[in-house]
Amino acid sequence: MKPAVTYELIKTDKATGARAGIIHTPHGSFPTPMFMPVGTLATVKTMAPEDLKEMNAGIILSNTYHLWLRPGHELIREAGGLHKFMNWDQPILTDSGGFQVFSLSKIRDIKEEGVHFRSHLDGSKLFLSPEKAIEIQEALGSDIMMSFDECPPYPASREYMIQSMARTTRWAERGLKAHTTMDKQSLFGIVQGGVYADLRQQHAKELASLDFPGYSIGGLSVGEEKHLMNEALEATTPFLPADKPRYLMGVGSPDALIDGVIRGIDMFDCVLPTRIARNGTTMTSQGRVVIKNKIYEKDFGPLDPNCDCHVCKNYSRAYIRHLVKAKESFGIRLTSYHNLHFLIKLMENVREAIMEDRLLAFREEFFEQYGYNKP
Ligand code: PRF
Ligand code: ZN
Repeated sequence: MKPAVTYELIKTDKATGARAGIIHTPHGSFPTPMFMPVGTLATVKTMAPEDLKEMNAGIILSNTYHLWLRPGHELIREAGGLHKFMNWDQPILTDSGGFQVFSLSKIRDIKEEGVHFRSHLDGSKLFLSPEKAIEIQEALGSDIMMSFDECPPYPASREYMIQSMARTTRWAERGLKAHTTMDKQSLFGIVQGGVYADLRQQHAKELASLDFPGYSIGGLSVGEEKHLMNEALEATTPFLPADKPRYLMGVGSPDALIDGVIRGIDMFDCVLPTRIARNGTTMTSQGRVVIKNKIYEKDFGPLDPNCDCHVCKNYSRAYIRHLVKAKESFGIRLTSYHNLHFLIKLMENVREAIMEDRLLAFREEFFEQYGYNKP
């Protein structure tokens, strides 16, 4: 049977091998590389689905852990699934909950059968397993589901990584067995292995042999230096099947997106653009603009003169600064919109550069403008 989610390669960049493609899902197709806005609680904070469509967001991400706790996956099943519940008719990817348990719950106990932990909301005792993560994601009805995994902390010893990786593989196999909706939803495997190149390679091969319809790369952007993430990617992507999508989890800084695409990644997600937007930090073609800064008090020009988004066409830095300083919710709606548009547009530009075999030149120019090349 053909998987619910498939990858179509359109072109590779000659110098780097970076991929331009299309991912097909039961809720439509989207071009890659793609940045996915994060809608943890069935909303991309302050954004209406219409806004997301207007900025060409092809797919959004949501979270098993949060929706399970509140409002509950059975309620969302009753609503007709997450797409209907939140009025988003395009693709949705859900994370499995493992990572969120590790980052939100201080008290937890990892066992072979799953993870025992306490709710970050009311402290009640909970248990999440590979099977439960599938059950919840099937109730949510996301197009792309994630295997239940462990994202080990950084740094983690080689010994710890080896046993954690092996368990993540066993959990991935249990997820595959529990999955019943292959015609409507695809389950991705998650490659771990930390910054250990040989372990990354080994885990990529192990998961590739399980024949998932797509692969995620986890355990990165957890505090390691940038070059270590890039080296880990170089040790991973060559061992993943070329005809399946690849998703780098939790990465959203512009330089890491470009460097990830160069190393064969197709999809990214991160709370970064919306999180920094809520304290008034924006990403522009000339680098970060901290809008609360006094220098913008009487700046009646757009947030980013090179941006064609709805916000930059209609509102000034001075106005946005005023709103953010006054804690008006419209202010963070404007900064959130622009930041998401910026990363989605960046991926569109990267795709165009791949189509024209000029990705490295694009990278050079972008890094120069954004200020990454400054000492
Ligand atoms: N595993 C899962 N979700 C994640 C990660 C992971 O390792 C990361 C790591 N950056 C972000 N989100 N399941
Ligand atoms: Zn803009």
